[in-house]
Amino acid sequence: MAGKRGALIVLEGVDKAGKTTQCKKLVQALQQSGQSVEMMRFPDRTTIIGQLINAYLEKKSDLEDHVVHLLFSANRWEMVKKLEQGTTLVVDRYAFSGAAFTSAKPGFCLDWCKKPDVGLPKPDLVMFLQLSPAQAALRGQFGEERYETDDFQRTVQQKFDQLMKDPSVNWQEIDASQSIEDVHREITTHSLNTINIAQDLPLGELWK
Ligand code: NYM
Repeated sequence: MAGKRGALIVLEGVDKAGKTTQCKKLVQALQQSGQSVEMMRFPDRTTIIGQLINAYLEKKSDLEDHVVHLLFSANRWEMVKKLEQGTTLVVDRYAFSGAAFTSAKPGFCLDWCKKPDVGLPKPDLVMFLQLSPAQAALRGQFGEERYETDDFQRTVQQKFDQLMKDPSVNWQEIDASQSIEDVHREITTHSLNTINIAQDLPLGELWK
């Protein structure tokens, strides 16, 4: 029916929780059920801003911490048109990763870190893939990128815990230690419910 909108669905979690695998499976399942759906990920490394972020993450360049935080946020703002288009979007990381990762650095508070993303399209659902550091360790070594150390990820998890206390966001915690198929089933059920509800509601503004 004309005028109905798609849902904005976000998957968050610490590194190795399985977000990308689950985003891809969810997009496939929703497409098979006849939904118009696309996947998006942040950082989107294909844009000019994304290339600056990519070089930083791969340790090929050094950027001042505030600068890189604002670039991550700008990388979301440059996608706003797409976010507002009306198809259901499944998004691999969003402003929550932005706030959690920067505020895990010394000298940054969560409140400052959230500010640049205030007013972005608000997700209808944020599923947080919960995985303990011990379980994450069983999934193998971290890669070579910035932030991929046990200590840093532990602090990031604490920041996510703080963000999840915010009742203005529709958080759903998912036990990511289950099998890929079980996690997928749970995520698909939540997403279908959200798509149904969101089509009759206006898109909100994040943290406003
Ligand atoms: N990251 C991601 C941030 O520090 N801030 C952000 O706003 C976003 C979206 O980038 N370790 C970090 C988290 C990851 C890294 O993400 C790259 P991915 O999903 O591995 O490409």
